[in-house]
Amino acid sequence: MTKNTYYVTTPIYYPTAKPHLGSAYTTIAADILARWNRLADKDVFFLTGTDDHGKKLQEAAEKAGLKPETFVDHIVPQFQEAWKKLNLHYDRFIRTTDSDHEQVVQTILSEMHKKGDIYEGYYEGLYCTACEAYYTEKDLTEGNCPIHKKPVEKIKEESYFFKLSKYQKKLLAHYKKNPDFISPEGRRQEVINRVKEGLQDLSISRTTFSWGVPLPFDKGHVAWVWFDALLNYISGIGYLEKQEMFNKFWPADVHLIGKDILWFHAVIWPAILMSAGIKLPKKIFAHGWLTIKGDKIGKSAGNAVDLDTLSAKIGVDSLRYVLFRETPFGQDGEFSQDVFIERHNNELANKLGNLVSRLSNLAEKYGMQKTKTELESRSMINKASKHIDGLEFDRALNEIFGFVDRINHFLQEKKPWETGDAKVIYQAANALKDVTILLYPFMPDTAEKIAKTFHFEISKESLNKDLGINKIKKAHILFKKIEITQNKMAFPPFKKQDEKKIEKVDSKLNENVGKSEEKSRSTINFDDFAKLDLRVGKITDVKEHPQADKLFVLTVNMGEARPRTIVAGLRNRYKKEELVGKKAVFVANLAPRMLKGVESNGMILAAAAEDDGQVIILSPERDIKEGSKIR
Ligand code: ME8
Repeated sequence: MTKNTYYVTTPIYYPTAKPHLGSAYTTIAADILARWNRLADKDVFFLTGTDDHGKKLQEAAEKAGLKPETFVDHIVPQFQEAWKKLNLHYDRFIRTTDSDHEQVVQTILSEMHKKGDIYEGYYEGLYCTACEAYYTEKDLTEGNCPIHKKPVEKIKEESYFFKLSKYQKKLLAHYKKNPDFISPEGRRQEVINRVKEGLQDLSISRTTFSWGVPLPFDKGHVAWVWFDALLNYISGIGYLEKQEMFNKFWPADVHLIGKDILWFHAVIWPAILMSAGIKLPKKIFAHGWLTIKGDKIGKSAGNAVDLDTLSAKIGVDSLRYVLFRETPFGQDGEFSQDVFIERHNNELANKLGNLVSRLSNLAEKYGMQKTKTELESRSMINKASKHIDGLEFDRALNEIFGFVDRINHFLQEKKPWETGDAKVIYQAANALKDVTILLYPFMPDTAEKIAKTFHFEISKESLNKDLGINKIKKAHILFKKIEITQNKMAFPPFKKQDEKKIEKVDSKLNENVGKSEEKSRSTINFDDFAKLDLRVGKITDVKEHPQADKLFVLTVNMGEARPRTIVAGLRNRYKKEELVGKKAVFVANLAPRMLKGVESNGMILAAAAEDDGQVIILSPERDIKEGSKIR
């Protein structure tokens, strides 16, 4: 008997800064699957949350001058708010600082220790705190962490080890017997090949910092953060405290993760479960990275796209749609403004939005009359359903939008606006019902609006039932076209050929700012001066501005949770290397300005030399902490 339940998880994210588009990507995918399976009348559990412990968190808290618990308590609600705004309906938001979770970690550690799978030792080797992972020399790329491309740390400390090596054969047997366990296929092969090379026992505790779950059998150690984190998948559904619920949902149907953390999920996690005598999840699906100009979007990469700006300007449903429309879910996908706007305007505003508006208008005017349909949707429903079940979201959307095209062609051909044929209107509306139900997991708000206009329910039954005849009122516009001039977003720069458009955007956005700059140049009073927030910042990275020969794009640390991007006209005078690592004075409260398509969040102060007009930046005369105020 197949269970009528569905359990989907996301990674639990490190709350070192507010969430970005990358973390949203996995969480939206999980929401799509959760909604889809709820539609299929399954009892669904969708788990997401945060990974509150570890060295990385402790360091981030120290940097912010806060205790780790205060720091995470400050950041975690920002995840919850962001997920709410994106319309993500999870069943639990777990934090590894939740007491039921910590108890599960300690219980599993005790059991594995008793069993002899955990033993005391000494770890001497490499560690990347950004990954929270151990590395060997051969894992490194040019001496750096292969993921973060930054130096790794040499650590030496007492540690407990998990006998991972003991599970090599069992793991390989499991992969062989369960070909769907790791997906997509290419990634599965990579894991199998690496496991075949052999597995070393794994250090699972740390002694040089304290922000973690203490080992129950040695309180001087805290659990390695990954050991702690992975267990969230069982504690989140009540492993110790809610046996009935746990038995109902475990094993998980799918752990959704990014490809960067596949090893932890496909090797370490199943080995821990084997050791603890717990069943293995059914599937681990590793998706690709969202990139900007080929670089992974992430908080540390400094190219994070601000989620709030994005969803406020574009609309949540468009964002949810376009993220999964373009790139196959398993592969890396470049996030580009051009593609986004094109799809929003062409597919959502023109094709779907116009269909809804035109059809509701016709139905209001001429009514609808039931008839046998020429717009058979069954094959589209079957194909799209199969694709969603198989996590091929792009293919599902392709099917669905192919059918939207068919409905539009049908109307174009029959011209009900000329004939007033209520049967034609009915057929198109009935077909739109099926499109809407399938689109619901991707665009829940939009689907609900359409369903309300045409009076049907979003449910599985509704797919198999003809649309009822009701009085219809013309729908409000679903998607406004995005004009490029309205488009003030923290987005990647435009392509070179769009120079004209950029100028237009810049000038439009800067219009208001410009006005206030026209104020007189005479003296100011102290209150005016006090409005300026001048601070010391450290330039941590310098890139050439892709559009302008004179400009650099600086990454500047001003002692805040996130570094800022500041555009500066220093390229004629300074080399990149001269600037990296330098401290200088910045205006911290200047309103963001678009400079040739890049949003600048502040300004560097520089003097123009009287003799040769050269630009010289103002640096503090001795070293001083970034973020220090200038008065
Ligand atoms: O790894 N594109 O947390 P994390 C796509 N705490 N997905 C991305 C992405 C991008 N550019 N950037 C991040 C951790 N992600 C651990 C997980 S689980 C037991 C512990 C997504 O905050 C992707 O799902 O670094 C990736 O796996 C996850 O965020 C990493 O989040």
